[in-house]
This record gives sequence, C-alpha cells and structure tokens, in this order.
Amino acid sequence: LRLETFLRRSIEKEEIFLNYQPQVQIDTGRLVGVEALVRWNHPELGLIPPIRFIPLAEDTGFINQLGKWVLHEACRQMVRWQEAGLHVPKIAVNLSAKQFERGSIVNMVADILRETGLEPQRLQLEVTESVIMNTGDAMVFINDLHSIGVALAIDDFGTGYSSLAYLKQLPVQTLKIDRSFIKDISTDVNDEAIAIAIIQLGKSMNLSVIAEGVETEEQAGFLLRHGCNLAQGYYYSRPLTAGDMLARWQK
Ligand code: G
Ligand code: G
Ligand code: MN
Ligand code: NA
Repeated sequence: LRLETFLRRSIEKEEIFLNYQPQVQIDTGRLVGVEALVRWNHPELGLIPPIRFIPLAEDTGFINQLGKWVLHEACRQMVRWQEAGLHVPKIAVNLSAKQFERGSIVNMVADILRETGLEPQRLQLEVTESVIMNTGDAMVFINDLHSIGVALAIDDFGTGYSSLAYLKQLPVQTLKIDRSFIKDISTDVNDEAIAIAIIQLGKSMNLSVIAEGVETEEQAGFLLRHGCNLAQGYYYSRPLTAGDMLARWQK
C-alpha cells in the first residue's frame, strides 16, 4: 500500500526515468535502434525494478499515466539525440494490455508524435502475444496504430499463447525472440530448434527477427549463421542512460 502511494507520486517527483538498450546488426555492429526501459529510483527505497512496479501500476490504473509519460519521454529523447548529433534509427516502447483498454491509445500516440515531431515509423511499439490474444480490441487498436505509421513488434515471442492465424493478419514488422530461448541456444537442442523455427517463420512472413538477451559471442555467431542478424543484450550493451547512449554512440 505504501509502495502504491509512492508510485502515484513518482512521476511528479521526477523519480521515473528511462534507460535505453541498444539494438544492433550482428555482422556490422551498427546501431539499428534502442528499447526504452522504464526505471524508478525512490529516494528511500532505491532503484525498484519494473517487475515490481509495472504489475502494481497495472492493478491500480496508474499504468495509463506512466505509459503516457514513457512514450512522451522516449519520443522526446529521440529528438534530443538527433539535435545532439546522434541518429538513433528507431525506438521501441513496451505497452501493457491495460493501455489498450481505454480505447484512446491511438490518439495518445498520435498526439505525442505531433508534439515531439518524431516520425511515426521511428517509433516501434512492443506488445506481447498475450496482450494481442487476451485484449478484446487489440486487433483494432493495432491496425489503427499501423494506419498512423507506427511500427509494431511482438515481444517475448514464443513464450505466450499465440495463433499463427493472428500473426498473418496483424500489421506487425518484427518478432523478438524471447531471451529464454537464447540463453542455452548452443547447448540445448530444444531452444536451438525453437530459435531456428522463429527465424524461419519471420523470413517466410517477411518480418524482421531480433534476438533478445544475447550475452555471448557464441550466441551471436549462432544467430548469424542461422539467418538472424539483429540482436539486443548484455554482449552488446546493458540498458544505458540517455547521456551514456550519447557518449557511447555519438561519433
Ligand atoms: O530492464 P528490465 O528489468 O527493464 O524490464 C523488465 C520488464 O519490464 C520487461 O518485461 C519489460 O518489458 C518491462 N518494462 C520495461 N519498461 C516498460 C515500460 O515502459 N512499460 C511496460 N509496460 N513495461 C516495461
Ligand atoms: O521483456 P522485455 O523484453 O521487454 O524486457 C527486457 C528485459 O531484459 C529487461 O529487463 C532488460 O534489462 C533485460 N535484458 C536485456 N538484455 C539482457 C541480457 O543480455 N541478459 C539478461 N539476462 N537480461 C537482459
Ligand atoms: Mn520488450
Ligand atoms: Na522480451
């Protein structure tokens, strides 16, 4: 209950901020994008991980405010980097199921893009399979988001309950292979088979496939050999502050 009270004030108290994890091309090391990851630093409790406060925000409805702040900040940061001479091709932002329930998500995204001046195709929204399958109007909202030019990715792909029939109908551009399949990719035959299947599925449906949680050179090599040239993970970079992104990638 105390955490909930603190959380409600976290935005106005400027305790919420974003980290950005680089997404790279495996063969060239080139930056293709970043994923925005929300952080909460409470003065007494310290850094509280999103797995603790996102569910709380979802249960209390605060996720709508938080989600809006995250989107706004992510888009603004893209413009700030651009002004500082760093071109980040695109930014991925996670969406919760709860953010689809209010119906106004498309207007909110359109307003933020207009306010910040970020080109719609440079914003990629990440949704999980369960968000798509279990949210009544998700298909409608996803189509609406697509119609304003925003890109869409399916996060944690392969871990949820998904239907390939849905995948075929959805205007999605990217599949993110869940990091649980990447972890033991070169030692576990099942994980290996699943990762290869997702890569093939993406190829045949003309989707980009990005591997999450890439921690070793060996994993990266495996992915490249099997036709996946996009990765995100500690091997390349931990999530960084906006300033560290600039320091590391500005040429
Ligand atoms: O760094 P990591 O601990 O950031 O993130 C843990 C989980 O929190 C991930 O599943 C991620 O999708 C989720 N998450 C991180 N940032 C956001 C956000 O801005 N919105 C939502 N809905 N989830 C987020
Ligand atoms: O669920 P989602 O994919 O949105 O969240 C990404 C989560 O994965 C974040 O918590 C992020 O900090 C974490 N993460 C990013 N790279 C790695 C990695 O290489 N290894 C592990 N174990 N976690 C990672
Ligand atoms: Mn994600
Ligand atoms: Na994920």
